[in-house]
Amino acid sequence: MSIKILHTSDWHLGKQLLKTDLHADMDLFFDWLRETLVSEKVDILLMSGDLFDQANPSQPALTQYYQFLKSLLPLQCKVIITGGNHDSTAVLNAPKALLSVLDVHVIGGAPEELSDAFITFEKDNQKVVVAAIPYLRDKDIRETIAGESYDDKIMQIKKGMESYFEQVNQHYLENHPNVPLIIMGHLFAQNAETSESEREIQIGNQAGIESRIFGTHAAYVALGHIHKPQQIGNQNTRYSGSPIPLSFSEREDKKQVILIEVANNELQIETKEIPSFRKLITLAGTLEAVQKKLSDYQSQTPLTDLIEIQIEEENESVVLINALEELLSQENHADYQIVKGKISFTNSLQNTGSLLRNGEEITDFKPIEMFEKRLEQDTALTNKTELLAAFKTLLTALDESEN
Ligand SMILES: [Mn+2]
Repeated sequence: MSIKILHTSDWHLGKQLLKTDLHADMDLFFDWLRETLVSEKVDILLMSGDLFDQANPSQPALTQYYQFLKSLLPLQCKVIITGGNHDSTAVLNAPKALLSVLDVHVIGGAPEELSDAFITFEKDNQKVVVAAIPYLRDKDIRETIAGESYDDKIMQIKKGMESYFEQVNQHYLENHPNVPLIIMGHLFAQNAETSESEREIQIGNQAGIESRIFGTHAAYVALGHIHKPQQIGNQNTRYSGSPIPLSFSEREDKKQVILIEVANNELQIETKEIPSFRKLITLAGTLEAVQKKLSDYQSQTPLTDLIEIQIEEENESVVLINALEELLSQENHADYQIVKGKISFTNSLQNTGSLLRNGEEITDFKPIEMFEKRLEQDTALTNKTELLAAFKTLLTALDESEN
């Protein structure tokens, strides 16, 4: 008989991507996760930090969390949740005592007693022990010294982390020897590949820690914080990554959960890809090319896809800039929503400097004359007469307001 464990992290409940609420995405993930827990007969669910996106989660985010936990009750699956750098220890720990009765174990922040972070599980003749280590805050790992340098701080954080995990290993050896050990952690490991949505952790991620600090006893290290799934050091130290993309830089990620099976003290690891509920797409090219791609666009996912557009044109033109504005302000399409856009020109009109010939000074010209020069330069404009008239109206209005 074996024990099955599922590792996930970085749910970021309550997260908004630009202005899009990702509540529906997480509802679909939770449905999929629950089905996976059933079909894979998972005994323990590990969530390695960043449960909520905000230290003070919104009420819908809290409701979503508790509804999901409630829906797991018939499964008889042990749940272990640790706090991440986005989470408030107090918020996570508030319902701790009640949740533990339901076999949901919450370690919101570094516990007073290290033994409180150790959770054991036994089924048939197989045992595992989980060291549920949350995000370690400065106060948990070092003493702040007034006037210390930046480099000293980084060194102290690294040392503090190392000695914390040494104690974890020590506690394990003294209390649970020979039981397969799973360590959870929420931290930035050196050389991990980041995206745009992880908030900086411990002074600009400079204190990236080496995977050797987890020691040699852990059968598996279940990490959180980095949103792109990846393994660190050896194949038994992994970031599961976030279950859904939380920024456009994650649009190519294959989101996943990790299944760990322990049988006869041997370990097997398998990744399971999470279906995409909403695509994040970047469309780039000339205005015409982007418009064509938009009109051909068909969504393959249950939720409205989010599109960022990057228009690249040769010559700077107000017409093109206006066209982008129009795309950005258009009504939501059934298949997609444009949430972000930018335009760049190979030959951009620098500034007024390029409107002046050698020896000419801007003070030699009246505002209306500068405007006429500017119109002359933009060959793509077709409504110069109207623009000139509008500019004159503006000038008149300014003159009047100054009196
Ligand atoms: Mn995170």
